[in-house]
Amino acid sequence: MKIIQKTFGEVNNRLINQYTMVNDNGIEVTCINYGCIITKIITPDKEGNFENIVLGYDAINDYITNHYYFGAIVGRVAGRIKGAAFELDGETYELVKNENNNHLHGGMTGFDKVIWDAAVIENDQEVAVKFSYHSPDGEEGYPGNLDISVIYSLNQQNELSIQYTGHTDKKTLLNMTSHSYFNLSGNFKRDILNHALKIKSEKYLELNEENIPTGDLLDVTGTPFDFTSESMIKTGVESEHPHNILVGKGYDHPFLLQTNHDNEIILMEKESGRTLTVETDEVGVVVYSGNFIENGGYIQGVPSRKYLGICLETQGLPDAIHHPHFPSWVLEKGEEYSSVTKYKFGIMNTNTN
Ligand code: G6D
Repeated sequence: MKIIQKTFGEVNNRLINQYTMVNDNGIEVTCINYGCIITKIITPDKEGNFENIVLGYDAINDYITNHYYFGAIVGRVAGRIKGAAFELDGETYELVKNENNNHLHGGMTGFDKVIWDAAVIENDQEVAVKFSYHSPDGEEGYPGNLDISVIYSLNQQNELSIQYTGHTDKKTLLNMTSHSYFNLSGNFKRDILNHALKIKSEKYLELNEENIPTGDLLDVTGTPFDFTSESMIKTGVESEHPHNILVGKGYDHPFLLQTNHDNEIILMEKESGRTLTVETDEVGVVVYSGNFIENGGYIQGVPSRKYLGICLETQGLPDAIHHPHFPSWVLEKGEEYSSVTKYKFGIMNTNTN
């Protein structure tokens, strides 16, 4: 195990550092302390070719101007909050409106766009980077002085674990996620349309025309949202189902997980043989198939285009503050917010077709 540090760039005259965690199998996870962005994850394909499997950039300015949240930690609240406002204990809070009349992914300067303190942790079984940030009362409109940490740790079993914690001095909202776009082909040789996905979920959330949950949980059976057995991402991209068309042809939907820490989300690509297994203690996962990635420009030398990566954003259900029947992501003073999601990088079992 080792961790290599180097300077990645500068933001507002503050150095941005890069941390590359490497295990004894050659798996590499690289991240920076701007937005806790994961810039690269290097894993082998079935032939032993070590290649990058997440969308990212090599220069800090691309991340500053990028509106895709590549690899970033998203918060205070992932997803959309309708009307950019909510009420807590009779008081109404107005959030920054950064998507029409709504609030998306923590606002204009969410956790993806701030500089975090970083500390390195290493031993012979794992290497880790602990990022910390103090979000002052009123930041992007949210109440409460909030202290949060995010720990990325890589172990010898090819698992990347993300542990989130948070404490507040006043009741507030907190629902963080990691926004990596995975592409298992390796160095984005192919898009993700022929990636197969399996999710232990029988319900997905209906969205309105602003991609905000209506509050209805719909049965996946007989729809392009049924991933209870593996299904190709192109199923939703090519489908005429109104819910796939609504989000720009594809997926941008929250799924309610039936179980936790039980191989609940598995992404596979037969051509490379790579697999990604995601386990979490969160109630849901937003599957976003990169429908809004625009043409024009390059992503690490590859022409930018839609469907170049898929996000598996484990989190609470979006806009829960406006849906009392959704699990709450209100954080009380004195309470600890704690969440963990684990990503296991593997190779398909070759003796099964
Ligand atoms: C679009 O609707 C999608 C979001 O889910 C995604 O996180 C964002 O692009 C990057 O707004």
